[in-house]
Amino acid sequence: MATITDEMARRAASFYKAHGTERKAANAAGMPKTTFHSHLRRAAERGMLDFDPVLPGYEIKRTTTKRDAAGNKEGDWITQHKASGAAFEMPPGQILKGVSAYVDGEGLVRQKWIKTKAEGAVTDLVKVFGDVFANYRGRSQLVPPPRRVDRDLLSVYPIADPHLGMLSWKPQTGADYDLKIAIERLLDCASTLVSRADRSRESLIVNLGDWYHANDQRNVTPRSGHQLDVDGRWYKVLQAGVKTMMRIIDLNLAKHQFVEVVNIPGNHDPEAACAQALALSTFYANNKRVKIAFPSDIYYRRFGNTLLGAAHGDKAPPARLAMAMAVDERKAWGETAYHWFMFGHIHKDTANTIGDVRVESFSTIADKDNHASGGAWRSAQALSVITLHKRDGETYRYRQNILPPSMRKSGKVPA
Ligand SMILES: [Mn+2]
Repeated sequence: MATITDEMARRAASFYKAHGTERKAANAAGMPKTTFHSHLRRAAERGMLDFDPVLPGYEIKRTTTKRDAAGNKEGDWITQHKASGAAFEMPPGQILKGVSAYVDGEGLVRQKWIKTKAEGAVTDLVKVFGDVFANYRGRSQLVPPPRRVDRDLLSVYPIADPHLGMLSWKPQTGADYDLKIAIERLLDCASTLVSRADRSRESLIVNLGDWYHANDQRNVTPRSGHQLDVDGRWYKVLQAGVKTMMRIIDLNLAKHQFVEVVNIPGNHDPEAACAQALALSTFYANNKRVKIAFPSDIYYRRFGNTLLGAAHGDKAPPARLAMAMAVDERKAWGETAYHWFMFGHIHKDTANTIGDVRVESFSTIADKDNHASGGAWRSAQALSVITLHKRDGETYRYRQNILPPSMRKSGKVPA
């Protein structure tokens, strides 16, 4: 761009002073309006213009009146500077990290700095959904409904803490565990359980939380920041996790008329569980036989004479969960004979009775990570299916045990 000389700037200033508006001045000077505007800007910057009116793109910063010793006004000094830019817009993929302010002696804000940071792995979810759905397009209607079901029964499949994507190394922990092992074991157990389950009209798959070991690519627990041993990229694990749940749902659809799926956020996967629920609910939206529950921290369901609740178990002790169920579900609580609360998180089977609520935790199919191994946690591993009868409550339970790591070498069942 050609340099605008003082002479050119002064000429623009004089036309502007004579004609009052930029448009008229540009016409009179015989110049395109944009060229005239840039000449006029330089004139303003070089002090060749009065302040009145303030130039487009400029604002008055300060006025100073000079007076002589007798107090008579000698003149005004007006400082103009370039006006602020457009309103701040968050760049795509960034979120607000913080704001810092520069304040004057009276505590008034002079300037602000808006600090942003990358939004993190959550922005990849759209891509994750797209890829998962592409592989499964048209699949949701392919499973034919079962011919014969028992209307009085509900099969409950609690799945606690599979920690998909966790990596455990045998020399360190006594057992190898990774994404592939986890999925094979989970699907193997699930198909056994479905074949052993009653022909219930309805089924309830309850992911009790920590379906995923890591919530995102940072590979730490979100609240505590504990470092995690992970297998593979987070995107790969999330995709595999959603597909695995789809396969378990498809197994259920072959046996049960209606399938409800609950994904409870765990302390390892608070957001990933929500992403999973969203992916599943979008995918199965056209299937009237599948219902994906909202991924809330606490879930309740009434089936005939039974009121059941479920939570991960990291946020509240069992007694408080049991009492929350009484308060949250007053009507169903009073009308039902059997009260049952399920949770995971502690990776072991426990059962207690609080009032008349059976408060029960479930073991996991996962092997120990280095943290749990070193902590000498040695609880059994298993997956179960439980039948509820509308009138009689729990009537049947089938449990598939996983052989403990120290007995797996031979694969032989001891005599
Ligand atoms: Mn947990």
